[in-house]
Amino acid sequence: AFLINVLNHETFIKGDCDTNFIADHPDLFDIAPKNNKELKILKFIGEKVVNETKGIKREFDVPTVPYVERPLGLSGTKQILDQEGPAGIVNWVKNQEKLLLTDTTMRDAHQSLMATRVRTKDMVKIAKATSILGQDLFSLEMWGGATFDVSYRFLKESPWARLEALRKKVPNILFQMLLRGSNGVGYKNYPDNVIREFIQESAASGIDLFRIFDSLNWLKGMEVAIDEVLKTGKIAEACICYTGDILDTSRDKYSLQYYVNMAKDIEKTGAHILAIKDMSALLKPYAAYKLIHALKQEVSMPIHLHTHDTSGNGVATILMAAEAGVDIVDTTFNSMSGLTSQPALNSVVAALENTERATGIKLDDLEAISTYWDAVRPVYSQFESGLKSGTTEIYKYEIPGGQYSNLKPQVESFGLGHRFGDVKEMFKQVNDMVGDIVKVTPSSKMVGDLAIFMVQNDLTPENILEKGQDLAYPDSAVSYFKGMMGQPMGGFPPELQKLVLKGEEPITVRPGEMLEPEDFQAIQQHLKDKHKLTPTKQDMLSYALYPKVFEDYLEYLKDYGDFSRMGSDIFFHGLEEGETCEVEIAQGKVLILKLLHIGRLNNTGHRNVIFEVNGNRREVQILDKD
Ligand code: 3PY
Ligand code: ZN
Repeated sequence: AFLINVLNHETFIKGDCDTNFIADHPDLFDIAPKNNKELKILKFIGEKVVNETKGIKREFDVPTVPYVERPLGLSGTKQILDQEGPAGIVNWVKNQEKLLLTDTTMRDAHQSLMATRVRTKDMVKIAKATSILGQDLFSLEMWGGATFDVSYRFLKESPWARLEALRKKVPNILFQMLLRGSNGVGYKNYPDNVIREFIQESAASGIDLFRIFDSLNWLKGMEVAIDEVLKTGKIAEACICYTGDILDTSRDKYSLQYYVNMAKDIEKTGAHILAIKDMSALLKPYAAYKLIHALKQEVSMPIHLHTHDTSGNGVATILMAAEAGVDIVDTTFNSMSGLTSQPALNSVVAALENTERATGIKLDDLEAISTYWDAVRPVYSQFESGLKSGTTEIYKYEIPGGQYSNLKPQVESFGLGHRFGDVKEMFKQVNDMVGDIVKVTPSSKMVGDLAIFMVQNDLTPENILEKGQDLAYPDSAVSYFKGMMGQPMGGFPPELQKLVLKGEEPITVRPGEMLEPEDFQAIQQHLKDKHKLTPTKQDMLSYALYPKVFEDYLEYLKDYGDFSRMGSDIFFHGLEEGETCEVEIAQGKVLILKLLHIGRLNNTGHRNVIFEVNGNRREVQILDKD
């Protein structure tokens, strides 16, 4: 490596080196990375190029951030909440003739399109422009759902830091999160004190509106969360998850009356806003009209509609809901819309111009933000499902947006890629077998897990009671039949429940009533002892929700470092030979990195990866895992 330094040295190349050449140039010995931070970054990129990309990288456009000055006295829905409380917001919403819009780009859109992988850095870059150009938006859904887990698990960044960083840049628009009732931002029921503390901390860190649902539409599963949000002074938005088809009179389990009754029950809880959560894009346009029209007559809470565009009917559903008087709808900037994501924001704005429900938002302003996301998206293309067009098969299978785009890789990971069609069919059959239930995280995951399991073991709804006697069922199915996800409408099919539980007694009460409160002091001590961390409330909550994921994240930071400041094209794709980039390693501290060469495989199975860092040669040895 020293020789390479000599050969590459400018003075040597020019041929004017004398006997003092080596003594005069101590940098010739600069081979090993200078410090730990530098070493960690070079190792990270080295790993990436040796074992993932092989140094091949396509070119990405640099996303353009529109330049906008923050106007004096910029104010929006956030100021209404801060000054007048949730009742003030409810009043204000009710007085609007225009259709109010939520943008979901930073949560559901990327959760549904690209496996939740969008990094904080890409959000923060466009946050100021969004707060100004999108100042008339009702809210930004930017937290919760799967984003919490994925941040730690795959992006190795803190979801709390994301919330706080965005809050600083967006002082004027309501921040909205998705909370899975007693399942928090996880996949299982948590003790009540975890849910309560989590809500308090989320509110203190920047969340204004909590959208709360229960995966079986079991109101009891939402009660603790609603109660706690009411205490924070923030907005409690409780959901009815939509399933089935109210236009199809041959299916009467989830009828219009069912939804009206549930809405009335929700109103009694004191929640401020009613959400219709159409997670699987099943709400057809005319059904939307019928549903919203009926609900508007039966309840006085503002109504917020959430849908997906999987069928291609999303904008039509929104317009019909607007016609029936819906107050707020979820959409996402056009370049992040469509398919399993939300319907297109810009298109809805355009469609309503010069009508009674015109949004008052300027299309050109939205376009600038949409263009930014359009340039960001290719960096994440490896996480996209490849779905090219809307599909009406979703009406048959009833698979939620995010799960629909993830199901194929999940099925492939079981070696069942060739039986993807069978798994989808089985998803439907399992739903019927368990009694036609609401399917949304985590109940939808249970149906998916059980469908894969049945295909794997050649089970059918007809033969399962006999052939499935001695099998151990997926954890999610055991948890469901035990009552740990709550109670489905109409109860559990008793024989199937017995088969899965194998003698274990199911519960019929709220799981939270049975779970011991989390011992936060013990968590504090554990994190101190094991990780030398003086944990914040946020750390303790993250551990309570996802102990292993959070500890793995802490280990990762120790072993590799914090790459949250690194650009996403480098984070996901490394560098190609000859490419130079800037990596911010701390606030305002930048390394200029160039990947010079990926070396040949040596006899220990390693490759030397050679960089230039701020003009000095550096070299790291990386094990080639192929
Ligand atoms: C989630 O729970 O993450 C969802 O998006 C459900 O629709
Ligand atoms: Zn959704």
